[in-house]
Amino acid sequence: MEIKKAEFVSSFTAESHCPKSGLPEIAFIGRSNVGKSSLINMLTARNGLAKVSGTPGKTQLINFFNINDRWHLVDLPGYGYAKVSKTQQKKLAAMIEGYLFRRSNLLVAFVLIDANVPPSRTDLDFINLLGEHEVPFVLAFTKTDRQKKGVDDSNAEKFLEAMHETWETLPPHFTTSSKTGAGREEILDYIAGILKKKPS
Ligand SMILES: Nc1nc2c(ncn2[C@@H]2O[C@H](COP(=O)(O)OP(=O)(O)OP(=O)(O)O)[C@@H](O)[C@H]2O)c(=O)[nH]1
Ligand SMILES: [Mg+2]
Repeated sequence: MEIKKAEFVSSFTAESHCPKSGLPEIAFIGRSNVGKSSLINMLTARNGLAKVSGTPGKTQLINFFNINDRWHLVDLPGYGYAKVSKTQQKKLAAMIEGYLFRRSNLLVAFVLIDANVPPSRTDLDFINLLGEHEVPFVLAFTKTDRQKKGVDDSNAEKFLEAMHETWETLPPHFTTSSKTGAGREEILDYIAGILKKKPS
């Protein structure tokens, strides 16, 4: 897919406030600092479209981007960031879940997993929650440019193995780096494929 247009639409505090345009939506979600905003900039080839930060917890709203006037890309706040207050964590969880569990035009959620860390309970629990609510999702392992050969390159495999304990079939998964552009073509082809299946 060629990205001819990628424009920020607006930010929203709740699913009920999100656009009612009916355009299909593809969401990006993951632990805080996993690289969601960076991946969005890499995919759209627009640096600075989504705000990137070295400090976790940058994205605190539901951010909508118009892609090619054909679909909405949705950048969701990160989950599992311990340094925000309990009250704020609850608010963010309600925002994320309110969107993911209710959004009827959500085609698929990309769940981002840091390829440099061993499987985490937080990520596995989040994925199980998506399963319980029948939210369609795929996985994208991030920051693969940082991997040390032979040390970290099995984290993705270990994550999939851990998922196998509760999941009979595994979702499609992508390995990405916002630095090198790895995974860009694969993800854009995948999105083009699912958009084709849905009549506009
Ligand atoms: N080496 C490397 N660093 C990355 C990559 N993607 C993101 N980063 C860095 O990781 C940090 C967090 O990136 P963001 O894209 O802001 O992460 P996020 O998931 O949107 O974070 P929040 O919105 O705060 O939850 C930044 O310092 C990025 O430069 C990558 O592919 N490779
Ligand atoms: Mg972000």
